[in-house]
Parts: sequence; structure tokens; C-alpha cells
Amino acid sequence: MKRLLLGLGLAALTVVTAACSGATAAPATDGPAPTAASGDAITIVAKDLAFQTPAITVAAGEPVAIVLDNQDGAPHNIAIKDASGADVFKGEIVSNAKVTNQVPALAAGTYTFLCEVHPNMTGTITAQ
Ligand SMILES: [Cu+2]
Repeated sequence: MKRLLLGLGLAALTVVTAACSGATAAPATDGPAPTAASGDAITIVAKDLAFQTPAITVAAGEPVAIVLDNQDGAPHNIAIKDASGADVFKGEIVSNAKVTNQVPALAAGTYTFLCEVHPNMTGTITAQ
């Protein structure tokens, strides 16, 4: 388990480092987050049992399409919980496939997304 967590940490660090193009690695929450213009889909890649995009920002009050690009043979999905831990959305579980999640409008705030099969795979959604 410790080894798995270390692997996930390294994967996350790789993403952050790539995103900052050589800048000192910062906590994932401080990195630039993909932002969806109205109507555009956001893609989250799942690879090596980790979400390669740890934080996204969406427009509050508008439905948004979130594409899960699962590049693992392992099954993943995207489930969204609000700050209280209540379920907001549960996406289809897929393996080695892309699925488009039509996520209903989110009120402004911070949400967590996770894989229901691997609850240690998590990320943050900011609706603003
Ligand atoms: Cu998973």
C-alpha cells in the first residue's frame, strides 16, 4: 500500500512538473487548472491508477461535459461529491475507453471528484 501511494505521488508530481514546465513543483491545488469555456468539454485522463488532471475549474450554474479518458485496463469512473460529501454525480465505469459525462449545473463552490472503484483516485472541481 505504501508503495502504491508513493507511485501515485510520483505520478502526480510528474503532472505538476510538466504543467509548470520546469518550475519548482508546487502543490497540485496551486497548479494551473483547465478551465471550461461555456459549452466546451473538459477531459480528465486516468492513467496508472491516477487522475492525470488533479484540478479543474468549471463555470458555475451551467451543465458541463467532462470526458473521462481512461487509458488503464482497470475500470474507472468519475463521481462528484459536494463539500459535505453528498453525491452530486456518478459517471459510467469504463476500462480502456473514453466516456463523456454530462454533469448537471454545479452551484459555485468546491467539489471532489473520485473514482468509485479506486476511492484514493481523487481530484478537485472548482465551480465559479
Ligand atoms: Cu478507478
